[in-house]
Amino acid sequence: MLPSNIVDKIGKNLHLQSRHPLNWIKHKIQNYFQSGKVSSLTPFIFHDGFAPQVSIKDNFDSLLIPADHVSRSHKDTFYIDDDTVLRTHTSAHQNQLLRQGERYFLVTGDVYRRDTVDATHYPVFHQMEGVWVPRLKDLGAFTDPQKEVTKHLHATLEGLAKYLFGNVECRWVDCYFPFTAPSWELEIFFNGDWLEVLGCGLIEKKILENNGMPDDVGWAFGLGLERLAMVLFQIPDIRLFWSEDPRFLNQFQDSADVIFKPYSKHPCVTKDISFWISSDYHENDFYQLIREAAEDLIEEVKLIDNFQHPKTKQINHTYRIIYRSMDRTLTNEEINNLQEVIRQKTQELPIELR
Ligand code: FA5
Ligand code: MG
Repeated sequence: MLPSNIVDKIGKNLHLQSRHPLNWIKHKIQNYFQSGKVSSLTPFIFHDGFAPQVSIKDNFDSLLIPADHVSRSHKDTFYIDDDTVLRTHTSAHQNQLLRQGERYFLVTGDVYRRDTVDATHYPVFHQMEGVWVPRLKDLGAFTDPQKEVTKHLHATLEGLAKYLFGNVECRWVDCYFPFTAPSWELEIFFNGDWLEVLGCGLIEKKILENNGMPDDVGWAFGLGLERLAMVLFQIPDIRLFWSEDPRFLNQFQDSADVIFKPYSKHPCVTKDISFWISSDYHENDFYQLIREAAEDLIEEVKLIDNFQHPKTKQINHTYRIIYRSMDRTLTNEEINNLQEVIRQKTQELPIELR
């Protein structure tokens, strides 16, 4: 069964709400791809309305994600039934569109994951998938298609970063996805740290073969819309995208050229919790449990101590939970109550409270 804090988000489609920062940034990116800077060959097609309930085949199998891959686990993915999940990425739509013969497209949608709790991670967020598979004849006869497409991929995404941010510090990091090879992540320097904003690579040959394009070479990327919007508008906390507070939404009414002015930050309340874990304990279960209990009053959960008892070999985790509301001051009483609810709920986990 899906948790209530997740069910509540399905159908909100923030990227479709006009004047929402995610809608602004989506349009900016679409404009960039429409501008002819990326591909003068064939215009990109934009898909914004695919439902987030997808088959396991589309979300994992067709993307060559191995049966034992961690991302398939119930600890990472929200399952609806044995065949259906809430998509964990917009890559879930790659195969169907390629199969229909589409070669240049962007897919935007809400995606769902159990994940860590901090200012740049949220269990529901928005991704945009980009795919570019040129007709070989358009690449030119005597070129090395792999090299050409790689060059085009890097130029396209660096161009996008420049288009959105002007001069911003970027770096490429080699990485791995089962559906692209080689693969990279792009990071942007933001608020004193490197922030991962997208993953990309050359589409696995097998995927193109499976979809009737055996001789082609193409690229794909998947970017986090919140992450880019955080950089563009200087939004410090990912929870703000879900805020209905006019002090947030009104700042984006007139244009996309705004720097977010944080309204006064309310004080935080910090609580620690400590427990012995057993071998089938998984941190994401604890994070999801806190999300369900406290919803958007949670700013961050940090593992602050991890030690093994020298004799019993049992492992102890201590987490610091930082509670803060985006729009009001929390009372000690309500946080004490919440902390108690969380302590109670942890009885469902394979842990022993201290
Ligand atoms: C993917 O989801 C791949 N499907 C991307 C891809 C597509 C690679 C096509 C190659 C080809 P990843 O799990 O790294 O990759 O997520 C992509 C982006 O989503 C991240 O770079 C980040 O910007 C964003 N993201 C990931 N997890 C979260 C989260 N919990 N909250 C907010 N944004 C997130
Ligand atoms: Mg990643």
